Amino acid sequence: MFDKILIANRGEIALRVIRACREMGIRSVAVHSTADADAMHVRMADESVCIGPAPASESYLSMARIISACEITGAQAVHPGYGFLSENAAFVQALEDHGITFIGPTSDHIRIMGDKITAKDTMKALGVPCVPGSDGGVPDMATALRVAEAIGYPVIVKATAGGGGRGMKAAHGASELEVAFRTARAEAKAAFGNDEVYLEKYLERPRHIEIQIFGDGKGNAVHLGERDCSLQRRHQKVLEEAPGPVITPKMRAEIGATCAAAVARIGYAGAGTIEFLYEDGRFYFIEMNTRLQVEHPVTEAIFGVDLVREQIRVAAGMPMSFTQDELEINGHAIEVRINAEKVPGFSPSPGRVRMYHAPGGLGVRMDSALYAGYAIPPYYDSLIGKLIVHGRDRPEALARLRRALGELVVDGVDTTMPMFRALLQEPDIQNGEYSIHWLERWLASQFG
Ligand code: MV4
Repeated sequence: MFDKILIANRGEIALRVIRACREMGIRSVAVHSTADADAMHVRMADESVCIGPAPASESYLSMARIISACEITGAQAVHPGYGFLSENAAFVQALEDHGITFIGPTSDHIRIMGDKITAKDTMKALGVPCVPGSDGGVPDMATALRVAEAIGYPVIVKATAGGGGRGMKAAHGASELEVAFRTARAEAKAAFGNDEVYLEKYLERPRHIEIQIFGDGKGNAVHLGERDCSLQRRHQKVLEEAPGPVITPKMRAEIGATCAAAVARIGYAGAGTIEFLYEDGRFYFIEMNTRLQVEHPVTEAIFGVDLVREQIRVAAGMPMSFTQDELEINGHAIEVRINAEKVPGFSPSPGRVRMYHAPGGLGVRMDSALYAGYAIPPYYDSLIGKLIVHGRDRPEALARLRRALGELVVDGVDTTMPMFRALLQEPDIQNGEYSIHWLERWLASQFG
């Protein structure tokens, strides 16, 4: 096992990793920018290294500076958290070259899943159900029109280098497709320097259901059920829950086994998420994320496992500490993302936090790096906390969430808390009846 791990991240996820390290008797190293000198992750780690100025490109995204920090402190492994360098194959390669362990999958697996066409081809070959669409890339307009006729409108044009909603255009007929194809290509070229696009049948009212998988890198893998992350605004998740309100045990077992077998076959190491669109009882693969996700705590809550601990074990060459048979769902969990943003525009609201009070009690987990007097810097993501509740069933989790939101105090900056208080009054939310378009429609109806 490692003696010392460097956490190449900040905020709540850095604390999350430091906590796992501490429980495992592993020393932790925080890295930080000059803007984060007073950040909680710096205080909570055993050691810290300043790696550069405020812009992430010169600090949290600088491979050279992070590798230097490993050499200076003697850290044997790096946990990347989410975002920043967590899905950067070149970073994993560079760490390997320096004899430092990346806590996550191999650079090859990251590269395969980072290219959406290759990811889809790979998953299809492994028996994972995919959205009907083009076989690989669509090189020109004539091919696009032919493929669209074959699969039927509406269709969606997606960038292979995209993901998270960037470089996508839907089309309901041939003339719309001509525009969609051209703009998707141009946007992909500008955003990613890669204009390769592919075509899929456009699903009109799906849910976003993602399956948590975990592999030991030696050909063994398990699944930890699904999360329903359909409540999103501009491709940013707002609320996530597990299990999914409409997923039956039979469906879970089936898609879960398919996903676990697929990642076992490729020798996948560590935590991963296989994203699906779910409509009319069917799952359609869209993307795979090769990192620990923001919303992992809802899965931890219902399975009673520490996913970061498992990531560290597997990276150290140890087996996972559970088998599929030992994984059992207990109750229901919901996470809401507390952002320092002003609703309804969702403009960032950085600044000094005057008062902070975290909720507590049975079934409540608050993952946050906030403290009273802390100044939220304007340079990074606006996520300031995740409130996760766990109950014996969905109604109990909802009641607990309402209660915990009532206890949470964040004074001095605007947050998304008022939106959640309103959201929890909605019958559709109470009944779990929502698709990927529900939240944007609701926001428009509430705030015009
Ligand atoms: C789709 C789709 C409908 N049909 N693919 C958006 C982000 C990226 N992960 C995939 N996305 C979508 N792909 C087909 N074939 C609709 C979306 C989509 C979406 C997906 C998940 C959550 C929220 C969404 C919001 C708008 C569009």
